[in-house]
Parts: sequence; C-alpha cells; structure tokens
Amino acid sequence: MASIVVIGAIFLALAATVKQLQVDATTNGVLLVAIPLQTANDTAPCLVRGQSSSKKRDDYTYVHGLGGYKLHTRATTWVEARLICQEEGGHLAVINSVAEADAVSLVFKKAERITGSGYPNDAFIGFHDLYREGEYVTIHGESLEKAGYDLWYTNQPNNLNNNQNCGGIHDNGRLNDLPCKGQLFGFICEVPAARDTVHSIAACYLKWSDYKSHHTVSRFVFCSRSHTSKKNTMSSALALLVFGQAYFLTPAFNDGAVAPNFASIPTNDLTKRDDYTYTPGIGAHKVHTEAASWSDAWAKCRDEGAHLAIINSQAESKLVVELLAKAGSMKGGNDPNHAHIGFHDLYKKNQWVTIEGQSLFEAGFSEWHQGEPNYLDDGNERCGSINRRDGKFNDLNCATRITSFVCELR
Ligand SMILES: [Ca+2]
Ligand SMILES: [Ca+2]
Ligand SMILES: [Ca+2]
Ligand SMILES: [Ca+2]
Repeated sequence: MASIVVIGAIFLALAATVKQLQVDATTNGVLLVAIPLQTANDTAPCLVRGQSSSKKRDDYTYVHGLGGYKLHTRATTWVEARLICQEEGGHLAVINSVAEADAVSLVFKKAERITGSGYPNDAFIGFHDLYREGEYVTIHGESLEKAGYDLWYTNQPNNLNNNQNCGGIHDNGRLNDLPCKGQLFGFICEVPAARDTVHSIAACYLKWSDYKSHHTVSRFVFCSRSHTSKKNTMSSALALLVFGQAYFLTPAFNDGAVAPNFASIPTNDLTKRDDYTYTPGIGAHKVHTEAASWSDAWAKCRDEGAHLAIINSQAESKLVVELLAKAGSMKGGNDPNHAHIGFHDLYKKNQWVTIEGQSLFEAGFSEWHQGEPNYLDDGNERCGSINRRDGKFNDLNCATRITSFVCELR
C-alpha cells in the first residue's frame, strides 16, 4: 500500500510535465516519454511503456504487429523527407522483414500517384550509404542485413552516376539506391504501431543509446540495473524526452504490465572483451590509435562488432578524454588534438545527429569546443570528433585522417 501512495505522488508530480509534452507533440498522434533515471551506482535509463494517450492518425495505414505507414505523394529530397517524417512523429520507413516490405509495398500501390517525380514507382525510405560508399545502413545506424531486410530491385544498387547514396523502395517492395538530392521522389514514413496497454516488460537496455536505437518502442520498456530502491530511483528522474508514445514511471499505471524480474535481466553476463574498457553505467570503449578518416573509423568500429562512440553524458565525455590520454597518440595522421566519434551533419548542414539518428541533445551531450563547429574546409567539416583535452565536440572533414578514434560496444 505504501508503495502505491509513493508511486501515486510521483505520478502526480510528473503529470504536469507529461501534459506539457503532450502539447508539444500534438502532431505526433501519440507520445512517448522516456525517462532517464540515475541511481547511486548506475546511470542506465529506466523506461516504462504506458498507456497511449491518443489515437492513430487516419492518414497512416496501420498494420498489426508492424507499424503505421504513409506514402507522401509530393516528391521532395531525402533530407526533407526525413524531417517531414520526424515532424509527423515517426521516421522514414525502416524495413525489418519481408512482411514489412510487403506491407509497405501494399501501402505504396494503394496510394495516389506520386507527383513531382520522374520516378513515381520509387520512394525514399530510411537508409543510405553516406558513411561509406556501398555500405548501406538504416537511419538508426544498423546494416540492412542486421535490420532484417536487404532484398534489392533488379540491378540495384547501382550508385548511378556515382551519386546514389540515399535509400529507396520500389512499389514491388524491393530496395533501390536513389540520389539524395537533385532528383525528387515520394517517400514513406513510419510510425510505431499504436498500442493501448503494455503487455510485457521485456527488455532492459544497458545504455540510453541502446534504447534510442530500439525506439520502435513496442519492444522495450523498463530498465534499471541496480534497482535497490524504486522510490529513490523514481524520485531522481532527470528529464523527460518525447518520442512516439506516453511512458510513465511505473508498471503500476500500465494495465496488464508485468513487473520486471530484475534478477533475470542480463547485465553482466555478456562475455567481456578484453580489448574494451568497461565502465559501469557508462559503457565499453576502445581507443584506436592509427591514422583513419571518419569513414574508415566508422567501418573499423563496425567490423569489430562495435560502433563509433556516441557521447551520451558529461561522464562519458570525461571518460573518453581519460581513455584517449591513456592511449597516447600515434604518428602518421593529421590533427593530434581530436579523435573521431559517432556524429555528423551529413544529412543536413548544421543539423548534427549521432550515427543512430538522434540529435546531440537527445543523445545526452552536446557541448562544442569554443568556436566550434566552425565549418572549415569550405564548409566540408561534416563529421564529428572530440577534443582530446576537454572532451568537447569539433567538426572535421570526414576525409581527414587523424590519429585516433573511439569505438563503443552496444
Ligand atoms: Ca551510393
Ligand atoms: Ca539505383
Ligand atoms: Ca555512449
Ligand atoms: Ca572544426
């Protein structure tokens, strides 16, 4: 009983904030409040899926178990398409299965004809090979294979005119690489499947960034590694973020929710790699000291089963500075003062996003070194790096080979 009272009080305290967020997210149809919580010995965020407060959008076609889809029939560039989907509370469609490709194909074929495009049977979706030619990743940073669908249209991808770096889908559900700009295409947005209640508390992600990369919301949920005191955990809520749906702090509000069994949540049972430094509550990192472009660094981290580091907190910035100092710097590269990390503005100038697609603010750390970003190199500084001394951000030409980069394990 006592705990219900406590939970109730916290709920009331949060209600005002949630209401505020709902106002901000009116175009989203639904709303997600994700709550990063800090406990004494762990900074992992905690999330609970709550009741959906609003209705499905009637301009989207919802497919059970997959999501909602909409073909925008006014052709535009990939960059604009990405932003329009975001404004609608979703993202450019990411295809995770053959079933989803079929669903999207059906939506495409049933929609009105695309106007303003020379190729009305193709539409942009959420993948690209902007990081490295021929290596396609979704807007959430995964390879197509990992995402679950990589069936291409006949003779595609062809990188036509050496200028096709953005993802598209043919109305038959097969993939095609398309030019990011210059030619206009229709596009397909996706919003998470609307659900009324939480039915399970199924997963715990160890890091904020993990949650972000899984924000097809239906899967995740409530998370705390050190759950010694629910009361303390909940009352130390730091911030609220909006995505697709309302999330409350406790399963007590979520009809049908199953309380998490924290003992069963895998935290430390992953085999540790001895080339990575594990820091509780922050993550696992590795400094490479070799001359590499941002694109090389991105690929090397991926090849070793990691990703180019994403800085999610002041603490992580500080940690990376320490790890860089420990590793020292090597000869053979330019600019010994910086190390490549996982953010860029390759989508749109001055809109800095992580390689998993969040803004720096959403990721949790967005401090630039004084005078940065300065867009040097005729404006070609489009890739992210960290200043080795103060841990703050810098923009750098993606092709510049510098002496170090930092990878991070999921
Ligand atoms: Ca390409
Ligand atoms: Ca193509
Ligand atoms: Ca991180
Ligand atoms: Ca710079």
